[in-house]
Amino acid sequence: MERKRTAFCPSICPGIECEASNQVLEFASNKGVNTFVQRVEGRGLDRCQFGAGGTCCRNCSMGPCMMIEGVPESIGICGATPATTAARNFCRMIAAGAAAHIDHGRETVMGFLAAAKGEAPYEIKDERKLLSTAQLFEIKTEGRSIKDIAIELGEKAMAEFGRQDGGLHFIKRAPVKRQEIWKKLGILPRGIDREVTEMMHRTHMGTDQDYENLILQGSRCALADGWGASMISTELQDIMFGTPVPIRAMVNLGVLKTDEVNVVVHGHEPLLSEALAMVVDDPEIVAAAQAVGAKGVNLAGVCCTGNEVLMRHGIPIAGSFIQQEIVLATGAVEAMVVDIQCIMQSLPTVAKCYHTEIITTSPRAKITGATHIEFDHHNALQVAKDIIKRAISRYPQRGPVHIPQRKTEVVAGFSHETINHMLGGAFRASYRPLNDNIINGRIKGVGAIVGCDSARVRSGYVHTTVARELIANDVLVLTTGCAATACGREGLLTPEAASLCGPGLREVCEAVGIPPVLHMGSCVDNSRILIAATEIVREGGLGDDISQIPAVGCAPEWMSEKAIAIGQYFVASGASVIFGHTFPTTKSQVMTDYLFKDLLDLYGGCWGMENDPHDIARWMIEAIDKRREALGIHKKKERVLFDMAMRREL
Ligand code: SF4
Ligand code: MSK
Repeated sequence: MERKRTAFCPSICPGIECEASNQVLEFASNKGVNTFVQRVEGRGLDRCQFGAGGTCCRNCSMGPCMMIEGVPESIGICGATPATTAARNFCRMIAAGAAAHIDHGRETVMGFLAAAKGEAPYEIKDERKLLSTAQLFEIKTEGRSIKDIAIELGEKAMAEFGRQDGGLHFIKRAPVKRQEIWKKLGILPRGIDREVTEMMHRTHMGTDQDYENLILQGSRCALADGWGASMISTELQDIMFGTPVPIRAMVNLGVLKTDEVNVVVHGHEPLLSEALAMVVDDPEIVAAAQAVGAKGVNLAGVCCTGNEVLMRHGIPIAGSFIQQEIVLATGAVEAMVVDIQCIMQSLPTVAKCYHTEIITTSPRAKITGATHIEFDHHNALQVAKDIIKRAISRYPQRGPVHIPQRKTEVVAGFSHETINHMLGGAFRASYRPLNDNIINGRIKGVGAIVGCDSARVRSGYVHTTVARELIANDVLVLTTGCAATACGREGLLTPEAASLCGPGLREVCEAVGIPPVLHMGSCVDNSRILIAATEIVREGGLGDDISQIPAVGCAPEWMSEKAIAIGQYFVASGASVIFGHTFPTTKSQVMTDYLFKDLLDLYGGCWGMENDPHDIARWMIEAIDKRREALGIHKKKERVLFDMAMRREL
């Protein structure tokens, strides 16, 4: 396909599949502003093959040791083999990714406890979820106040992090068969922090040197993330801020406003962004904005904080990870407020070319050149107001802006509870209709497209190509993170996208009125996908474990270590997962074969990697077909046309 030439050379920098972003990049480049495009062009995409393929060890000062598999003398000075080295590096990625979610989870619990005690301005919005979660944590609810129950839940959730043994409460949600597999393999997480610590210890020089044993701990560490910290984040955030329900909103650079003060939230934890959402329409704030000639304050999101406030409030998303500098380069942002994870260090440099202030808010994530205003959930509203007032004070300094007109409508807010209600109806919420449609073949299966976007690929193109191909083949897509934003930009998160589906999926989407690509939230909300998969199992008819249901995942543009942790907890939960464009163990065939083939026997799910989005989609569809065949539901049944009664039933 012929692509429009932009401010960069597509043969060096793959760029981004977004006309609006390309317009702004052109504008920025003419102004001499450097973004990821110039950095990619400056250093190219070539990289050290030892590092990229996992066979460079720098875990002690005798190294770094670079190794070539198959060359007997090409091992570490300590004797470490390429497979051991690739496994250690892979496991350290899992530990780092899990640690990011774990720290997020801990912060969420601290905010939750403060809210429960009345020391923070948040409420208990979803009492139903509070009670069901309390039950899982074996908390007595009868005759007790919501406040008491919430405090005990917060304390018990906090104890999960420091627990040394006895298992995590949310593990009990997994299918029984899956729990038995974890028990048999000895990988039931004992406590959240413990698994990360042990992973770092085992990968220390001279400790665990058996790649299979290392990956077992990698799985335990990843499970402590998915079924531990990430699930705690999602559930407690839902209880505090509300469980998402379908909501219409807008996505892309065009959500920025020319006549309002634009404040962009970026990062991951919703504690601050919720506080900003609470005060943005405060009369005091509106008056302050009007005093400098603006109509008001426009709050927009970037990355996963953006997804959090999109899911719950319909606050628009200005951009994904790869668009963060482009959002600034519109010249229309008064302040970008960041907390943790996926924040480019280049932001203050880009911001200096405009009137924009970058405000860091977490003591765990400071950036030279940014203003630091520490967020404290006890004083959340005051901090939020102070930040917005600083943004307002910048508005008079705004220069020429370049806000592309492009923005796309999305329907987001598909928590697993929403899917339950939408498909099963308000009075008999269940996954039965979904399971029945999978069994009768109208829906071939479920494909998760999650994770980051990246400067290494034509950003957005890979996600949306995989999504289009899956839905055209009747695969219902669940999406989170920056993948969801990319799908949103391309109009795939609307019910109208049903026209792009195969006939079976189209019938279902049109009957229920849902998009074929369901936005389930942020990175930590991948735990919602674990629960959705578990509910499919529980509903019956599709096997008794996640490894049997026709479901598969991908992260085609992955970039962060968190993606590796997420991938490993899906694989260890029985779902196969394919990554795109690169994989961090490829220089050890032994290790790669272990992850791509042998894990299938252990967990019922394994890893894969393909470059081309069509190959990624093909791999996923084949994996789904294999599971359909194993379940005996692969034979094409005669299509039944829906009459009105059947639609009502659905
Ligand atoms: Fe080299 Fe072994 Fe040290 Fe790694 S731990 S840097 S392989 S000597
Ligand atoms: S923000 S981890 S780039 S999804 Fe969660 Fe996006 Fe990936 Fe960051």
